[in-house]
Amino acid sequence: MAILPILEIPDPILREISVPVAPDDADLPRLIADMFDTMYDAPGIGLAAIQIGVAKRLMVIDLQEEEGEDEKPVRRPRVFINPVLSEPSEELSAYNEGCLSIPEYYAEVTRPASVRAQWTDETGAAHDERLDGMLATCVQHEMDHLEGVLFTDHLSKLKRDMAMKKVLKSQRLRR
Ligand code: GNR
Ligand code: NI
Repeated sequence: MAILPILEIPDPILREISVPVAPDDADLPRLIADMFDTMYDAPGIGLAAIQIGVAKRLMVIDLQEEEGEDEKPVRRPRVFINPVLSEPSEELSAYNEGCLSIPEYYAEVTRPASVRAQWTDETGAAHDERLDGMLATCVQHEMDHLEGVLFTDHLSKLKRDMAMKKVLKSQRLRR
């Protein structure tokens, strides 16, 4: 298992459209393990394979929610292989989003509050569920990555430019 480098804007790979995962993809178990290692280390609550440079329709999510007051986050790792989203709710919900590929920039994004999601998990089991709350937001954010879309694409050009400036500056300071 390995913590892998996360691609950041303006890397053109982040704009690639990911291709379906083949049912017999032998690299999948290692890829999934590396994605969790990388996501937990970051730390983040989701990661799409393209963020580590692999253009496959695969995302991992763990909201790591705290169960009660002063309790440590409970791990609930979820794997979404070849996810399909449909039937977005009319109700919208706004979350202050961030992205590991756009470090240190956060902005409110409005998305459907719930969506129907169909996917395969790491055991090969098929799922068909209506997702809401933070999970719905995160799944939509990750789904965007599979299409080469970043959360800043949902914002004004002014905010997108601010995000790019901020990231370029932080990259300059890190190298
Ligand atoms: O860690 C992350 N937090 C987050 C917060 C609000 C909405 C979406 C996210 S996903 C992000 C990790 C990431 O970049 N996934 O692609
Ligand atoms: Ni992201």
